[in-house]
Amino acid sequence: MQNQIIQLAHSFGFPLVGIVPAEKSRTFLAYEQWLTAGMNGELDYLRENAEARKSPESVLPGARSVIMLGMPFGEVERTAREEFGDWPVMKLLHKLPQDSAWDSLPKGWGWVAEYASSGIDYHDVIRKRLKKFQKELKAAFPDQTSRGIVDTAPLLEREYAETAGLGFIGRNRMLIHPEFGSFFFIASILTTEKLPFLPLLTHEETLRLRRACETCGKCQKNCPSGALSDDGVDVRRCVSALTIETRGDFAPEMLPLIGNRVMGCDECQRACPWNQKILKKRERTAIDLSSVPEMTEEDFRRVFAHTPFWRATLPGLKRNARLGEKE
Ligand code: B12
Repeated sequence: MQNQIIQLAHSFGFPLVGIVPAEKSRTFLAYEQWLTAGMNGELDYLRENAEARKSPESVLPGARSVIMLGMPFGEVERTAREEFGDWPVMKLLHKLPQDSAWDSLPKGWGWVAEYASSGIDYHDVIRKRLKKFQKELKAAFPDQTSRGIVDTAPLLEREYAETAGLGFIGRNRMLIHPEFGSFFFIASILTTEKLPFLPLLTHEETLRLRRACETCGKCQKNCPSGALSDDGVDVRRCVSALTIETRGDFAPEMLPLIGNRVMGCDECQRACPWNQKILKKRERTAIDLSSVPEMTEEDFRRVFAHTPFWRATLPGLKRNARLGEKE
C-alpha cells in the first residue's frame, strides 16, 4: 500500500511524499515561545488556536497517521496556464528576468512573491487534488476516515513535513528540499488508518542538511526589514506579512524597506543556496496595479476572487498599489 500512496501522490502533482505517525507535536514549546515574544504580531488566530496545534488529534479525532505532501509552485503554475489562462488577473501579471533591477519596473507595477506568481489561489488547486486523493484512500481503506488540509488547519505543518523527510527546516524557517529548494507548498492528509512510517529523506540526511544550513546565514543577512533572526520570523516586520496580512497603513519607516514588493516577499528564499538552481529556470513576476486605486469592491471581486491577491483585501491592495506609484 505504501507504494500505492506514493504513486497516487505523484499522480496528483505531489512529488514530495512521506508518512508519519499522528503523534503530538515535538516543537510546540518553540511555538509558544514565539507567541510569548509577540512575534505573531496581528495574526491573532495563531494565539487563539495555539492549543489545538499540540496534536493532530484536534484536526481529526482518532488520527493515527499523517501523509505529508509537497507540491512545487511550478505545478500550480501549470494548472493556472491550462485551466485559468483567460482569467482577468492574468492580464495584469508580467514575467521578467530574475535579475531585473528592483527599481526597473514601470510606474504602478510591483513584485509578486513566487508563491503567488501563478495568479490562482493555491488552496483551491491543492484542495481539489486532496479530495481526489482521499477518495482513492477510501477505496483502499473503506473503514478509515481522513481529512485533507492545506495551511488553514491548526497543524504545525513544517514540523510534520520535516519528520516525514520532505526536507529540513532552514534558518529562514522554510522547509527546504535539496532538489526542490523551498519553492513548494505543504499539504497533509490525516487518516485514522495506521500506516507505516515512511520518510522521504532519512533522519540522518535531514540532520546533515540542517547542520550545513546553520553556518550559512545568507537568509538573515538578506531580509530587507530585519524580520528574520535566530528567534524566527517577526511578523511585525516581515514584508510578506505586512503586504498580505496586515491591515491599515504601513508605518512610514517601513516604506523604504518594503520597496515595491506588493505581494509577499521572497528575499530570504532568493538568498538561499538551495534555491539558486531553481531561480535560474524561473522568471520573476510583477503585477500592474495601476487600475487598483479606482477599483470598487465589485471590480475587486471580478478580477481578484480566487487569486492570492484576495487575501490582501481591496483596502490592503490599494495601500500596496501606492508602493509602486513612484514619481
Ligand atoms: C503564519 C504563517 C506565515 C506568517 C509567519 C511566518 C512564520 N515563519 O511562521 C507569515 C505571514 C509571515 C508567512 C510568510 C510566508 N509564508 Co507562511 N505560513 C504560516 C502558517 C499558516 C503557520 C506557520 C507557523 O506555525 N508559524 C509559527 C512559527 C513559530 O513557526 P517557525 O518559526 O517556523 O517555528 C516552528 C519550526 O520551524 C520549529 N522551530 C522553532 N525554532 C526553530 C529553530 C530552528 C533553527 C529550526 C530549524 C526550527 C525551529 O518549531 C516551531 C514550531 O513548529 C503556515 C502553514 C501551517 N499551518 O503551518 C504557512 C507556511 C509556513 N507559509 C508558507 C509560505 C510559502 C510563506 C511565504 C514564502 C510566502 C511569501 N513568499 O510571502 C512566506 C515565508 C516567510 C518565512 N520565511 O517563513 C508555506 C511554507 C512552505 C515551505 N516550503 O516551507 C506554509 C507551510 C504554507 C503551505 N501550506 O505551504 N507565513
